[in-house]
Amino acid sequence: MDSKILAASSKHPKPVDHVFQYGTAGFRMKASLLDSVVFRVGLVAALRSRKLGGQTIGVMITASHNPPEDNGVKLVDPMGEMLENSWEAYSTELANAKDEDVVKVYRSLEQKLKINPDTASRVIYARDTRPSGPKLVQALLDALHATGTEYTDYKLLTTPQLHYLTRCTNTEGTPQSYGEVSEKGYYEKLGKAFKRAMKGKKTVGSVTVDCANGVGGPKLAELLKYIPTGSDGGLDIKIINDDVLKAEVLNHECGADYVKTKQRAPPSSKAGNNERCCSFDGDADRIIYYFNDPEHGFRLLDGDRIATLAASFIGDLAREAGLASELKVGVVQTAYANGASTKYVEKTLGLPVVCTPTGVKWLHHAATKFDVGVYFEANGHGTVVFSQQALKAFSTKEPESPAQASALETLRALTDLINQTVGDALSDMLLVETILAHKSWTPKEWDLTYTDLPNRLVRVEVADRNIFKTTNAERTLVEPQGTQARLDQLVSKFKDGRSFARASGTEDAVRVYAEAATRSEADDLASKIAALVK
Ligand code: 16G
Ligand code: ZN
Repeated sequence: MDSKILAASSKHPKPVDHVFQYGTAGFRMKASLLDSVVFRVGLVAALRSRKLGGQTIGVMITASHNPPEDNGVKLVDPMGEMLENSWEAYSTELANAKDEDVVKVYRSLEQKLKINPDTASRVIYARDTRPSGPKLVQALLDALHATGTEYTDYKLLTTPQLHYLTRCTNTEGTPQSYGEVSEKGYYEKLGKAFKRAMKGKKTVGSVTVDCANGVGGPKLAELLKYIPTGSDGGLDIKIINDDVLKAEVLNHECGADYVKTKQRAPPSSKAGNNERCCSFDGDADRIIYYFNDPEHGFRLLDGDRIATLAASFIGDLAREAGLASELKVGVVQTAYANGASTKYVEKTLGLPVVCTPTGVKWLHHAATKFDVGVYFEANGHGTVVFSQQALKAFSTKEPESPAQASALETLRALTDLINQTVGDALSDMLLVETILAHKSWTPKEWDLTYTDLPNRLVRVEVADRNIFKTTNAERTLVEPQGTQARLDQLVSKFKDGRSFARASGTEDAVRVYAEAATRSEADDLASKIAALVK
């Protein structure tokens, strides 16, 4: 195998002087720099699979909401979760090995981790619509061939579809089977669950879906073949920004990240006042809702809103099903969650909230501590996870009334409708649409559940972001010494003031978040904290 790896590696030389890091979203950068990284990620996938006794590992090639010339690669663990933390460091180590040391580092990892090289290794992979994808797939394939890894190429998929298929592959034929191992199986599962969850209800009005000109466009079109639309009840969907042939339009003036950061609808949207809209990102693992309110202008219904909507609906269902005392329902957020949403969950819904550092893996992990764990980042990435105990209760509890039976049936349908492996724009959209249909809500009613505190996010360029060290789920700075005390002092002067500063995990900058009672105070506080950390 050594000579095979060496020969294959020579086709994918590492750019000199470039330092790579497996970050919160895997490796991500200009696609032109990524060839050696993808090859080596293929090697890591083989090792990881062998370490886990031949379970299948997923490899996704995507750069999500980033520009078309970027690309990225990340690994998916057997149950569809993000790669285990310690393996991020091994990936980084192999990605940065000198060309002549690749085999040495590969073998040293094998030894250190006590991996039997004779165990089978299995990988499934897919990519988004970026033009650089096929060439990077070739680099991955070279690694899979060199390591004798069995593989399946799923071609174009959304990131959450690959997570789903990874879990299905590893649970096939077991009592924990997560679904049929095919893209079609994914649509069928969601389609059936949606019909069961909707119970013949219809949403109020249409929903305009902005697919960011990414892989979510064709996949949504496919999904619609499996769900009731238009005249036969169900959903009335208008798809926009679904051009995947022109590479340069991907995520350009559209998509969830554009809408969230610019706080405006994509210019291409023709939706009228009070019409529900949502935007996916480039690989369809994030979703943001919004609408134009004739009185108040653009209204964003972000990840916090989706979390609160889901928590309120599922919390009610658990009560109606007579399971409230048995099952722990909770919400997981990051420090970026609007303070008003946290208060709403704790005070109005009466549910516990846990705060974790930024990055899906932290939220997901914390959510699994609940029986029903709802987690969302404000940017629109999130889902709901159900414990084994919750699944068992939903399927075995004997209903004592028709209302209980109905609530249990809806809960069972939701466990199939929700992609429990990772945030999934397609699945999350069906979830939101189901809840709005049940409540007969327009986006206006949804928006009125609570009022966001005005907030401001600022990106601050600093000499060295690594000197900023935090604790308390990124809400408290421990270094540089004394900074937190000065920050607290500034915050104390603002009504409803809250602020924190943390080093970005994806960019060379510090991010400052501030909220306060009014727009101008939030702006003022943010700029004062930005000046403090600069
Ligand atoms: C990554 C994370 C995303 C997070 C963002 C924060 C995953 C899959 N992605 O994109 O959830 O919001 O980083 O970026 O975990 P930042 O550290 O630059 O603020
Ligand atoms: Zn994404």
